[in-house]
Amino acid sequence: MRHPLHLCCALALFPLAAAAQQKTANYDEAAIPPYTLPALLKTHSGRPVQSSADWTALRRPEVLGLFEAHVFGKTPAPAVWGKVVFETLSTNENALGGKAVRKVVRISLPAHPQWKGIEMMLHLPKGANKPVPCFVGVSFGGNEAVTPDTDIALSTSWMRPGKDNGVVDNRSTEKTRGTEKERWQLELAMQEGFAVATYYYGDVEPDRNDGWKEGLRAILSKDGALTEWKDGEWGAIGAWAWGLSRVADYLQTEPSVDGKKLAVIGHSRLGKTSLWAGAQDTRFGAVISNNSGEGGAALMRRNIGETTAVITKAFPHWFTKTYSSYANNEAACPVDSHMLVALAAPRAVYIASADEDRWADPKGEFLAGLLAQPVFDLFGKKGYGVSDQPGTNVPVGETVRYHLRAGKHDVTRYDWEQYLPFARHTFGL
Ligand code: GTR
Repeated sequence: MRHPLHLCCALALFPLAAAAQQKTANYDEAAIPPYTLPALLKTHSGRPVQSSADWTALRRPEVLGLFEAHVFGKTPAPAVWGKVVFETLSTNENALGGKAVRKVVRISLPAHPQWKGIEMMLHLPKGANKPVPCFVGVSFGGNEAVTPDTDIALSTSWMRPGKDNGVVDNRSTEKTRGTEKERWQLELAMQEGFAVATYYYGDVEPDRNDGWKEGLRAILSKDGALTEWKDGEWGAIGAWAWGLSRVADYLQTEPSVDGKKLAVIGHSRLGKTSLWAGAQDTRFGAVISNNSGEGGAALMRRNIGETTAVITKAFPHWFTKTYSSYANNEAACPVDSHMLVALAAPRAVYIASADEDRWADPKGEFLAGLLAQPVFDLFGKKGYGVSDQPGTNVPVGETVRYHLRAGKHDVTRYDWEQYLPFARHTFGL
């Protein structure tokens, strides 16, 4: 067994290594080697994809299969996890100073009692007279970090310590309360008539290389004594995305929510997660990727900022094993991120970047939406309407939308001010 001190030092040191890598990465467009993207509108057998029916019946399943086999791994079939049950743990009729009703619901699997389940937190706008649309997201911190209210139980799940996140000995403390409240603009969402459902990603799997051993992936694996993941088997991003779909399951049963109007949202590694959840689960009518970067919306072949080599070394557990083989070998990968964005079609996608977030390659994020457009065209859905990346704080597009926010890698009120009308428009409200 590894000495606990060893693990704790490794975690504390990691951010320094990451910061150094961010400084020495390539940020020069001229230094990007020439690349060719895999074809979007041609099937494995070489047949051109000419209609929305061709895309849906032929090419979409192929592209989804490629992402399963080469990037995120395959999510197990429903028979593997079995029945999903929901238990309301608490209700507060006067959350957010009386602006919301807040429910905490445990989502668990009776066939797998070793897994303690997801503690989903749902904020509903107070006084809504009909079922409301809902944002569905996954958070870096426990429920207590997301809400400014202080009456919510502290998460007991494993947590990664971070700068000012109040995590001590890998557990939440009182200091964690509200640390993510700026990222989750709950009051603004309530004001606009949207519900917001969130869950802490560590409820599904602790975010560290060996976190799967304590998470759902080990519990659902065929072999309890699993020691190594095989090519094509799911990674942590797949497991976190699975959690988003189980929240969507719950929302189909929640009378206050319109289960047909769900927007999946995530930031950074959890933006990669929302893209993958949206690709697999078409109940998400809108897919929002906030600063998702490498392994998310950014084109892997651009080799700017974070690269495949860096991400698969630092976070191998996020992806299926095969993905690491594309480190310094991106050309061999049969997909790129424009194909991940295309998997959302004809549903709506919002890709957001930040101008100081060079590590995530804002231009590469923009290009993925632009290059996915031929698939949206098959459905008559409008995209950016421009081919050059717009300036700072100038959102563009319709079904495929984009903005480059001023500032750092983060989710801010500005971002939510764009996502709310986008979701409203998407859902015809
Ligand atoms: C970074 C990682 C990025 C991004 C980010 C985050 O360390 O290199 O791919 O996902 O973490 O999730 O905040």
